[in-house]
Formats: sequence, C-alpha cells, structure tokens
Amino acid sequence: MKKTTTLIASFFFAVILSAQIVPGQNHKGSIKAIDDQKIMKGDENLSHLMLHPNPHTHAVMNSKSSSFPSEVIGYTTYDLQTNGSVQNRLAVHDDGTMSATWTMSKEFNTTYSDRGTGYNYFDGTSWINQIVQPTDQVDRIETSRVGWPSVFGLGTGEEKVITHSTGLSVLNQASRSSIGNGAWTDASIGEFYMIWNRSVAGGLDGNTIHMIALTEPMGTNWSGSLFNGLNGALLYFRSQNGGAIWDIDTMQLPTIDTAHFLGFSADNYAISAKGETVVVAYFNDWGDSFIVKSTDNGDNWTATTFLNFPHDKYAIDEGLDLDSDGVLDQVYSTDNSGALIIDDQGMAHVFYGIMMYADDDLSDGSSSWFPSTNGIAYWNESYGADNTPSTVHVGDTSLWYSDMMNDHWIAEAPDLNGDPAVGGIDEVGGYALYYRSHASMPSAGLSSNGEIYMTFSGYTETVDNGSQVFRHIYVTKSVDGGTTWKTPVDITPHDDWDGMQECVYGSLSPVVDDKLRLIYQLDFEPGLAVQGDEDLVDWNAIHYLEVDTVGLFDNTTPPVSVLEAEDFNNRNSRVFDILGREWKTNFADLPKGMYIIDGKKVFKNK
Ligand SMILES: [Ca+2]
Ligand SMILES: [Ca+2]
Ligand SMILES: [Ca+2]
Ligand SMILES: [Ca+2]
Repeated sequence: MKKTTTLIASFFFAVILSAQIVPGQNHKGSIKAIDDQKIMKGDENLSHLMLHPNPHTHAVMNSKSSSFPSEVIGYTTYDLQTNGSVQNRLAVHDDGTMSATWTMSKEFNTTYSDRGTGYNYFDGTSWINQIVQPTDQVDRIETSRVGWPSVFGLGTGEEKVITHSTGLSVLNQASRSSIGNGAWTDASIGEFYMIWNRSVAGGLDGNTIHMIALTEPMGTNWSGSLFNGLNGALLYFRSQNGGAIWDIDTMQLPTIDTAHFLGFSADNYAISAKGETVVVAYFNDWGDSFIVKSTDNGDNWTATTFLNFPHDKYAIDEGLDLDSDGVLDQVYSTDNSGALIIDDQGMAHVFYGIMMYADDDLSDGSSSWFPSTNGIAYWNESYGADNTPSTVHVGDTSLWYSDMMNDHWIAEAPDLNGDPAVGGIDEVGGYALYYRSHASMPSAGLSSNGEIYMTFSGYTETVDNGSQVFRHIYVTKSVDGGTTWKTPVDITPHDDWDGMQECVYGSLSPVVDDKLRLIYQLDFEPGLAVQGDEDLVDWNAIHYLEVDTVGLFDNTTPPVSVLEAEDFNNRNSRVFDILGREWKTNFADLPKGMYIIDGKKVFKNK
C-alpha cells in the first residue's frame, strides 16, 4: 500500500512539474528588486558593519528535540560562505573520517582580520575540536588572511585546503602530509591573483588537483583588468602531483571566451571529478549556463549548454525585447547558485536555483530580480543541449523561459499553510536578502544504487521573527534517474526556538549510503551581516548533520489532489497557477498542469 502511494505521488510530480510555466500572461504583480548585490572577497572596507557585537546573549544550540540530530562543529562571525554556489566544504574520506571547513572569523568588527579556514576533523569516533560555545572555536589553519576553502584528501594521504589570500593576493594551498594530523604549511599557486576557487582531487591515483578560479574583475570596487577581453575570467588549473607542479594554469576552457561571453562572476560555478572525468559547471543569469567536460583528466574538453539564454553577450542596460513589442522582456535563468555531481558512469548532473529577471530601466547600470521566484531545476547529460528558441513562447508576451528548465523544475520551497502562494510576513518586502530563489543553495549526492539526493535552503513561510521569514534545509531524492522527485523533507526543523533558526549553505557529501552527511550554517537572524541585509554581526554556528536515508520520505504525502475538470465547471472559484497568476479561462479549457484553487493544489490531467 505504501509503495502504491509513493508511485502515485511520483507520477504526479513528474507530470505536474512539466507544467510549471503556462504560457498566456506576463508576470505582472510580482515584487521585484534591483540587483545591488555587492560581491565580496573580504578585503573591502566594510564600513556598513557595526563596530560592536550584537548584545544578545548567545545560546548554545543543540537539536535534541529534533529527529535529525546535528552537532555544532564550529562558529564564525563572518557569515558570507559564498557569493553564489555552495562550495565543497565537507570531505568524507574512504575510512569514514571527515574534514569540514568554512570561512571563519571570531571578530566582531568591520575588518575580520583573523579570517581564514575554520576546520574540524572527525576521526571516526568524534570531532577532534569539541565545540560547546563560540569561544571554543580555534584559530584559522593558515598564516595569512584567507577565505573560500575547498577541502579534499589526495591519494597520497595528504590533506589540502585551497583558498584565496586577501592578505598576500595569491591563491593559497594549506597542506599537511596526513589527513587529520600534523601541522599545516602554506604555499601559493600560480603567478597572479585569482579569487574564489573551487578545487577537487581526481585522476586514477587521486593525486590530480583540478581547480577553477576567477580573475579579479574591473569596475566599481575592483582593481582587476580584462583577461583576454573578459571582465572576470574563469580559468582552469591542474596539478598531477598533488599541487607541487601545476602543468596547466590560467587555461581558458572551451566557450569561456569573448566569442561567447563578456565576463564571469564570483562563485557562479562548480567543479567535480571522478577518476579521469572532470566537469565544470557555470550557472549564469543574463547568459548561457553550461558544463565543460573532460574524460582524460583535463587534457581535452567539450562544452554543452544546459540553459540556452536567448541573447549572447547581453550587456546590462542593453535592453531585451525578443518579441519586438516595445516592452522589455522578463526572462528566467539560474540564480547563480548551482550544484554538480558525477555518477559512476561519468555522467554529469546539475541543479540550480531558478530566478526571473528583468532589465527595464536602461540607464541604471543594473537589472532586477524577483525575490518570490521559487524553484530548483535539474539537468543531466542524457537530456542533451538546451535548444529552446530565442523567441517568446506562443501565447506569451515579453516573457522568456527555457523549456529545458521548465520541463525539469523539480523542487520548491513548500506551501506550509495551504494558502495559494509561498509567501510569509515579508512577501511584500523586507525579506532576507540573499539574491536567490526561495529554493536555492542546492547541494547533491548519489547513493551506490543510483538514487540522487539534493538538499537546498528553502524559504519556510510559516516561521518568522516578526519581520523576516527563516530558511530551513530540505532534501528531496529521485529513484528513477531524475525523472520524478520526492516531496522535500525539512531536515532542520529545529523544534526548539519554534523553528526560528536560519539554516543556509548546506554542503552535502556527494557520497550517500545509509546516511546523508552535510554541514550548514545556522543563526537566529534571517539574512547576512556581510552582504545583503547587513545585519548585526553575531555568531553563526556550523552544524554537522547526519540523516538516516532509510524511511526518510515515508511520511511525505502527495502534495496535490487530482480533480477532474467537471468538478470545477460549476463553481465560482478563483483559479491560480503555481506562479500566482490568476486565470479567467474556464477550468476545462486550461492547459494540463497544477493550479491552486480555494487554497488547494489541484492537478488538472486533461
Ligand atoms: Ca538596467
Ligand atoms: Ca517584449
Ligand atoms: Ca502559503
Ligand atoms: Ca535580517
């Protein structure tokens, strides 16, 4: 009986989620916001931050009342863990030990001069640094001021943490000869300053390091210069001997050039490696999103576009009017936060937050995003390249979206109170400012039997502090290769404090067995101190969370009811689609898909 229910629920998801955007209307009425995200690398003059600590007394957190026990393994006052995609921050080693990292500071001031890699190690029994309160947080592992750690072990048994040093203007590799033991030594990588790295170990012997990083951009607040014409060039580096010699550096991978792009942005990318396969994914906004892949350990590369943005090399304030009706268009793309994993067959799987954008003021040097956009899309290589035409869909005006995105819209922050929308106390403004979808910061893992898991940080509409809504970490999975996905489960319910805990930047180990293993950042205030809200500086706890995979989705119920068209033909109900658009058409004449009627999600199947 249980199996039957699950199958039905899965079927619904498969069909429903192929009908996320129904042509017919522009998205009038959605609140929008100017993109004023300040990209941070950490040596900025953070004059907007207050000079004194948040006066409230910090509680020691635990989640004993929760069914998903988590443990605090560190603290930080520097709370911006990424400008876009979540980094690989948890390395689960073959012997079951684990290394966890995060960008860490213990200062309550505007400089965070002690910033560096927060590190903890699980030796198979316990975390070596026992953290009871924030003052237990140990110092950074590096000798200079760094940030953005990628952590991994090598085949030799060495351990590495790669960061960028704002103190020395270099990429830094902190190394030690034995995972979990010994002193760290620092060395720089390459000849000039690259920032915001993503690094992984690969190769048949596990001793290749594949790294991507960005050149410093030029323009407001930046002192970089163009690299082969690109403002912000995403470059590839490789070492085949564990970081001693880099036999490839500052390489531009296919399509990462001025024939296709004007530039690239901090943290909008991911890298993953398995054996001799290595893949880089880029999660764009006003441009194509794509992977580049090598199956010979980084010698040769091929690019595939998974979201074919309708206009190449779009420059902000250029104006986009695909249907030439004199009205500037709204477009769907990624929200710059994506995840990438490679399966045992060497196939790449990507996930990204979905965002709607507009550039309807051509003199402001900026564009707008729509904070109530809610969704995560999925793609794998078996789907092929996105061939969505650069034209507006029939029935739409001044609205463009990718069919590839729309057909694989797999998860959303949930509707928890049964009203038509996903929106809480801050839905009209004042929301925590991450510049992301309500469902974002995806991180992914695979089990040996081919199940795909994806965690994300989701807007949790019923939990707020009186002015802003909190985010929790959710997980969903697919047992059929990505075709259908389970109803997401909140794995950070935190029954204590009435759930008023902000859970962001979940970084999931890509290897899933009987457990999911992830770290995430938690505090008591929606939003960030370093970017966006510019909240008061306070302690953020880094939690390690282990979740049993067995039975995890057993209590999820089908998220929708199925009703025949006739059921509604004679009713006076207002009909909304999942994006909150009201439909005046007779229910029987509407396209197949999901609607919200009288507060209930309804699937129309004919
Ligand atoms: Ca503009
Ligand atoms: Ca138009
Ligand atoms: Ca709701
Ligand atoms: Ca806030």
